[in-house]
Amino acid sequence: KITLPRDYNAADDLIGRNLAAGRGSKVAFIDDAGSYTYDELAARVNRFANALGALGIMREQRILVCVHDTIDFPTVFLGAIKAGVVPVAVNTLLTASDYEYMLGDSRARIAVVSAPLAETFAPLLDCVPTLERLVIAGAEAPPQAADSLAALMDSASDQFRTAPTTCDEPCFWLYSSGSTGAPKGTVHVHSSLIQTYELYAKPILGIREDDVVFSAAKLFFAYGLGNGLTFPLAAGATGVLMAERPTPEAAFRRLREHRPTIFYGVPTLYASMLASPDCPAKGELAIRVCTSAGEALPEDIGRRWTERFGVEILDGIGSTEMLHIFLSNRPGEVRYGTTGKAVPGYELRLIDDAGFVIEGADEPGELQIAGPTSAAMYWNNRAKSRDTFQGPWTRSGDKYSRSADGYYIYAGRNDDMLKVSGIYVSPIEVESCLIEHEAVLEAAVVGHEDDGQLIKPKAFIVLKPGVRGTPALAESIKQHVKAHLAPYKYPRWMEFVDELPKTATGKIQRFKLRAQGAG
Ligand code: 3SK
Repeated sequence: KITLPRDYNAADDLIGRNLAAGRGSKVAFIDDAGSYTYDELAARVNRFANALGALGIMREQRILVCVHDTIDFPTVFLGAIKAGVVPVAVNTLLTASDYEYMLGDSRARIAVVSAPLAETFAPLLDCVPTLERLVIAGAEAPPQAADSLAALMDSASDQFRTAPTTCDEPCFWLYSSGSTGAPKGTVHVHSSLIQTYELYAKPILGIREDDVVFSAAKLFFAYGLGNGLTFPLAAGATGVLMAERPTPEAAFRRLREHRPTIFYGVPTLYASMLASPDCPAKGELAIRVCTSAGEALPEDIGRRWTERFGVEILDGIGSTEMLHIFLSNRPGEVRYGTTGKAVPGYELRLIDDAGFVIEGADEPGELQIAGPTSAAMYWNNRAKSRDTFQGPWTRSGDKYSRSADGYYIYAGRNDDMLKVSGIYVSPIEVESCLIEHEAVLEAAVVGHEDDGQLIKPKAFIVLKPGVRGTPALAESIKQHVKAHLAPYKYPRWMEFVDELPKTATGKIQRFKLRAQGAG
């Protein structure tokens, strides 16, 4: 644990340490449009901080940030933090109704959104009373009723006096989803970003000033935010930003072109990269460290990657609530099929169903974490805050067992949540959407392993009387989900059944369907 001064601003630290170290002319970020030195980043951040003042946004107020991975993300995120304004960074893959909820819940006064998302956000100006303006990033000409980020910044000064924030005050939010209820605004304080670097990136990844880092996980995820923003800035390194979807081809292009030394991926991407005809030869790349998180990395993928590229993947787990990775494999000690050992600075414990701490080996229990980067609370949700943040301990909702020599092995979720490509999906949300289809009477959704042992949603459907289950109907139901929810949530498989297994009180027994689906 590092001790920070009480008067502390996370953005000021992440940028100021590089200017003080004489790295002003070093490249901080590279995106698809060009590269930006630390001096240029500092000026952009100051301009945005001033632009917020010109828009009348005050300290401690929130702004929503729905921005693709370009230089605009660090500009807006750090500019807000420097001004003491609280950025709420959200997933760029969601639907208008998801954003409507988050805007209402956070009472963000403005939303800064990437140009391709402007159409989704524009109607929200009329239906969210607290949303005053839309600011469009990366647009030549923003739509009517919206401002251009570039124009606002052009007319702002590049000098700004940092807001007098403290290390314990709210710095930014990320939204976290659960199996029931709305997403929860997870409030992080100023001291947390730098601690994820001190505890994980510096000692475990051994990140250095001469590293070039590339995260396929996007900056709006806690995993991507640390990988792609906090860590390179804290180390004085260079970050490569990629706005497009992380396909194998897109990732290989950056790996060839910019030759990053640290690559952060997720299991689905590693699997598809290994299967890609575009897979480069070992000597073409410069990677020396790879990480994986989001879901458990199948052993086979880890082994094949190491055989192919001669580099280990450090599988780890973090959470939106803990901000980054607290349990991880280490270089030279990787044991594929496990999530490694506790990251020093974090304390882990496993709790059995009766609430007792498990001392012995190989017994599964809920993983709980104590460490300095836990969120302060869920916004506006006292019940869930109290349930998750219990004194120094934060509940993960994940089940793990621990081997006699201290390696942790993933054993599933405490609830029915699935993780698809590293993003939580609530089965209840998908089921609610399925039953809105005219042919569907009842639905249940569970996680199912694909050929690469990665989890995707599978639906069990009871059709309305007289309706016949055909491949065409299955396709129409999938399209219905794709049209109403974020696209990664749609069921990849569909089984028509006569009835769903239920408890005496009518609760769906998803564990029975999981067993059935696996067979
Ligand atoms: O999904 C994870 O394992 C993770 C890792 C780092 C930060 C946040 C998350 C959710």
